[in-house]
Amino acid sequence: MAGCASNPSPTPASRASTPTPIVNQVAEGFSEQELKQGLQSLLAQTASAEGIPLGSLEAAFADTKTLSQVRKLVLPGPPGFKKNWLAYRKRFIEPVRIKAGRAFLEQNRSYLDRVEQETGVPGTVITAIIGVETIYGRHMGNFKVKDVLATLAFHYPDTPYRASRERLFQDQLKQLILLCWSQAGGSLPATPQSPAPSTTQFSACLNQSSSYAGAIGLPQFMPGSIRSFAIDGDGDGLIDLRQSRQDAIASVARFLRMHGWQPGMPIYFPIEERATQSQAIEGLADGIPQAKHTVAELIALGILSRERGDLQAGGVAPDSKALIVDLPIVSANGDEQVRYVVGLENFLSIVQYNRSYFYAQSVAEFAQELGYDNRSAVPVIKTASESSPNKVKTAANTKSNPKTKAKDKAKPKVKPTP
Ligand SMILES: [Ca+2]
Repeated sequence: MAGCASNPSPTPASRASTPTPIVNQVAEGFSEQELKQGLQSLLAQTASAEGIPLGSLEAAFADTKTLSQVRKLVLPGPPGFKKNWLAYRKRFIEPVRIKAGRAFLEQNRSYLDRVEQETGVPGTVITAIIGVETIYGRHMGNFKVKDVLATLAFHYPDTPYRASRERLFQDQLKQLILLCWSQAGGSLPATPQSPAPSTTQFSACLNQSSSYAGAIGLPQFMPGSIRSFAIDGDGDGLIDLRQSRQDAIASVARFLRMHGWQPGMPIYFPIEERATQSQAIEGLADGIPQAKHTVAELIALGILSRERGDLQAGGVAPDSKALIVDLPIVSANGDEQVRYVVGLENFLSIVQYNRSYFYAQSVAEFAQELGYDNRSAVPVIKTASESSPNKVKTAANTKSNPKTKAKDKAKPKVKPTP
């Protein structure tokens, strides 16, 4: 897998957000010894903190090696590389992936409906994430996760953010050890009395395949995210994000829910046509993934239409938090422009999954291709002065009838709702 979407999913590392050039590629020494020393110290630390016999870890990591290909893949784009939303979008929202998404939705409909009822995360959004990440398991990565994480933890390329990335991957490597130790039957913390885990299973887990950033399985979870957020969806007692679609579906929903997903609320709003050229919007797009404006403020600035602040009209409450999302575009003749949308809390929930605006927006638009209705779904309060009937949410779209709503929303439409 290559590209931003395959970058560390749920993890705070993403190529898209840090297009920083390499400072000194020549001075970069290639030291296998350095990796061994760093690794040895991490194993000793982990063994001591968790009561795991150091010998078990040393044996399991004896064949660890640096993956030079991984070191190249985490580098930012070449100098002069311009981020282009249109090119990114085209890679993910395309006929093959959409067809696979509709099939996944169909094959897992009843389980997706159930998860949607329990968590409020639409099945179409879950399906879009798994589609953008791996096309439903077709591209889960072919690198040994143990080698990937050791490489990036102790031999990250010489970039200005090397130190922080190494710390991040050292933590992920530690998480991998703990994850695999538990999955192989070991207890944490381990004691001399507790049963030893299966050496074969421990090793298989450490050597399973991952993306070049160490992301695992259908939804591409980092080891730390598997430990914190993954869940056993099919009830067989194991968390298997590689083989079990239900485990993957339930885990994606849980991740989003635990990162602020607001049931029944939209992901983003398109902006008003006339606001595209305004100075105001340019000034508000600071690239910081925080919702520091309210929908009411953006309506007052003419960036959003009035009905976006109207819950009964598919909008959200006027005091809902929002941010301006900038999506740079390079057209065929080289012209640079920026497309803007207004991101809501659910947009930021997806950004937690993969820290890239391009990623979150492509998930939203892919979900729309699969029939996701990017409007609020709240109970209708009928009044005498009810506005036009086509703006009124039907019972099928209200929370008071979640079963009908789930079915309705999961049904793929030929055209997305604008
Ligand atoms: Ca399971």
